[in-house]
Amino acid sequence: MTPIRVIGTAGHVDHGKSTLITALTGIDPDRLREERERGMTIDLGFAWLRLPSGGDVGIVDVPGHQDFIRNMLAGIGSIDAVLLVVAADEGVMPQTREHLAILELLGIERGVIALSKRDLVDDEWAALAASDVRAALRGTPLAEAPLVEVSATARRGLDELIATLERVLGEAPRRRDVGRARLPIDRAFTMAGFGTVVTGTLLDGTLRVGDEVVAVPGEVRGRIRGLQTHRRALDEASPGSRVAANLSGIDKDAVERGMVLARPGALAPTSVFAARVQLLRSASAPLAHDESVKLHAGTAEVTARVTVLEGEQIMPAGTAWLQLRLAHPLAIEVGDRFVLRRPSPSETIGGGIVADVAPARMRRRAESVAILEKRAAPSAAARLLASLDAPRTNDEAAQRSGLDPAERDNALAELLADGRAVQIADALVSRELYESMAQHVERLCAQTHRKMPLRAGVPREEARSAVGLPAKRFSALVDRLVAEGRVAERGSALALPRHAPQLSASQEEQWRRARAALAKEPLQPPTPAQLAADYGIDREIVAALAERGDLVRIGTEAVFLPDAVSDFAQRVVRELAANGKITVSRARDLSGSSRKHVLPLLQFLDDHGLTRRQGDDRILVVTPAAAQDKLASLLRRGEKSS
Ligand SMILES: Nc1nc2c(ncn2[C@@H]2O[C@H](COP(=O)(O)OP(=O)(O)O)[C@@H](O)[C@H]2O)c(=O)[nH]1
Ligand SMILES: [Mg+2]
Repeated sequence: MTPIRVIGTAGHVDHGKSTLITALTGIDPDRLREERERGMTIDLGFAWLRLPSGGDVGIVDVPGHQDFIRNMLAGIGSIDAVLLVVAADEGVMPQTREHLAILELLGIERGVIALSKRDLVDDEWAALAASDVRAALRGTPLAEAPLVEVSATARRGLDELIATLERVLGEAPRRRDVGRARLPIDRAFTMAGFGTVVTGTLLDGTLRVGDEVVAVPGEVRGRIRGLQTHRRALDEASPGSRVAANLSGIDKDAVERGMVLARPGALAPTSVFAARVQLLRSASAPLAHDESVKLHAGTAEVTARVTVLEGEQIMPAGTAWLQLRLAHPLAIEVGDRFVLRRPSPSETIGGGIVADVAPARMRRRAESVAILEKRAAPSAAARLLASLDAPRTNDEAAQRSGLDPAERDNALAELLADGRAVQIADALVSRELYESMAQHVERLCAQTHRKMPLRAGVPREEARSAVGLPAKRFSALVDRLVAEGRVAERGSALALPRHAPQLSASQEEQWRRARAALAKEPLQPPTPAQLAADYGIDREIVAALAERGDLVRIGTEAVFLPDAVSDFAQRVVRELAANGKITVSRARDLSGSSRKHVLPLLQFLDDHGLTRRQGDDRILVVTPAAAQDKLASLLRRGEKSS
């Protein structure tokens, strides 16, 4: 199926836009009584056209009068192409130019020019009018747009106009579908027997009957009870189509033009955003810092106050980075276009593309501009990278950088391949951020080693909360740091790989004396309490000695010299190799130890997978040779492996 396209009219008042739409479609877009009485379009009108190829085109007819530019702006934002109408008898007029400027600011670069009311002028006049139009288009994206001479009243040139529109629309790119539907509401009304209905041009995704929706900004949730495009009921509306949505659960008074219908949670309204603003050459005065202007984005209009981030003002035809603070929040997204106007004298002064919707107030400094320049970089990869100044999931990064899924995936592959981005569990971070987190962990380790040389390192949880990552991401960060040899895991602590717990000279002396006492009767060693009381070897020093491999802690209440453990284990293993089993009392007799010490020692062998209990006996679970190897490596590495 050919996609549904939407065109919008543009041009000065009374140039025949609405009459032309009626002639093309049979639908009079001037639906309000006041419009019919005054013979003038005031608000947006809607119609549709079936193309010879079978495709449907939705039409948004806009008012040309300068008093109703705000309504024109609410309708023109999301069209595929423009039908710019210029009356042959009058030629280019002020709103022809203003609409052209608005089209350019909104990025609408495709269209057809209808030179209307051709019946009123002769060939020579028509040629003059056409060259007048070409001159006005020069330097704009519509400079090469086809021009068709038409007369709505005489029904001349209409077939050619339709064929030309069809050709131009055929060249328009597919509508973006990022799976996050947005319906900027241009009308909200109630229909007898149905309730609340909103209409708009659907962006970025599909809506289905039954979907839960919310009008943003706002909290009220409802459901889509019915959907229509061009008066035909549908189950699903696709991006780029004109949509009327019948809502249940949302009162008519809770929705209005300017809100955006979306799925709950999909859009966050913002009251501050940053953008590079282009001021029109025609602007009557510079745009000054702290000036108040009207901002038009999507179907919304809101008063905005300007923070000029570079310099004091923007001169006509100039550009600068601004932050705009809105009088009330709007559902706008990075990549959205907007137009700025001054209320009196009423004029369009410029516009731009939203680069950042972070609510933080930016300083008027070069750094702010540098950050924004990156966020608005021409390459998708650079924009994505700029959004990775905090850990973000793929989706979050794409949303922040305004990329669609395909652009995002390509950019991501590029960034990961050349190392500019790093994956940390479910999140991505820039290499810069990764480096700063890595250095943070290294610094914490170094500080702890310096302050507490006896300690194995920084408790993992302490490091995690200092770096400020959730558990899963922190684990992934640590795994990477360990793999890169920058950090080592020591039990539940993190350390620099070269760190070994250090005893002071006097502690070493205390240890020498304690060691001698331990060596006297290796399998009847003093308790930790005695070691502390008699030799000053407290828990912390014991932990450091264990870490170093000078002591083996078994259970909570016993410490042994590694040689003692080894000696005991050798005897047990030899006995097991010879007899296949050993009892506690046999082990006690063999080692000349006491039951109190033999029990934990045997448990230690069980815990490390050398032996297993069987009734009152222990048996070997590995070969004697394997048991020897295991023992050697266990005791060589101290307690690290326990
Ligand atoms: N002679 C002639 N008059 C036209 C033609 N198209 C529109 N008009 C007249 O021009 C006036 C303004 O038309 P309208 O469609 O309301 O202009 P809009 O403001 O651009 O929508 C009306 O009186 C129309 O009847 C045309 O092709 N030939
Ligand atoms: Mg009209």
